[in-house]
This record gives sequence, structure tokens and C-alpha cells, in this order.
Amino acid sequence: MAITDFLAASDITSAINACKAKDSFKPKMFFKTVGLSKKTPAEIERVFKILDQDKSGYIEQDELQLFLQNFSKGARPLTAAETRAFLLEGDSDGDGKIGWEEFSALVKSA
Ligand SMILES: [Ca+2]
Repeated sequence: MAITDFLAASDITSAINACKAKDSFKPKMFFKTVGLSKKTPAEIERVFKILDQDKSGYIEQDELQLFLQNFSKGARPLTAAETRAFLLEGDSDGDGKIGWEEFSALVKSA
């Protein structure tokens, strides 16, 4: 199961293109453009599991840095500033990683 199986290729292209410039990535804007915020909880959970590459149950900093490449293999890694901002926005309990409930809340607020 890949993210591209249930998101439209054109929406993925738009979302990736919108954050091509370094430090232009905004999580909520990305989730909205890529069509994820309109998906069902089950679909959002599938995306979460893909992003959690080491299956730890959390999206950690190194996984956030490579976030865009889950959507498009040639996409750039997030900058240190973007990764930090993404983590701050999603990590509401402050444990330094994004759990399923935090991810779901962030996506739905987009
Ligand atoms: Ca993980």
C-alpha cells in the first residue's frame, strides 16, 4: 500500500510543487492541497502508518525530514527549520514525536 494508491496524482503534484522552495513547506497547507484532510479516519491512519517507516507508532524527527519523499520519490528533504516547525505544530503533548492522535488532529484541522 502506497500513499499514491488513494491520493490523486494531480493533487500530489500540486502539493509538492507548492513547497519546492526551501522553507516554504507548511504542514496544514500540504495536507489540504494533497487531499488528505478530506479522507476518512481509516485512510488517514493508513497514511500515518506509511509515514511511520520504522513502525514505532510515532512519526519521529528523521521520518518528518523525509516526509515529502513518501508522496514523491524525487521530492526534497525538509530543512531543519521546517522539520522543527512541523514537529512543534503536531506534537501537542511535547514528547518530541507525533503519535496517531496528534497526526489525525493536525490533518483534520487543515
Ligand atoms: Ca517512527
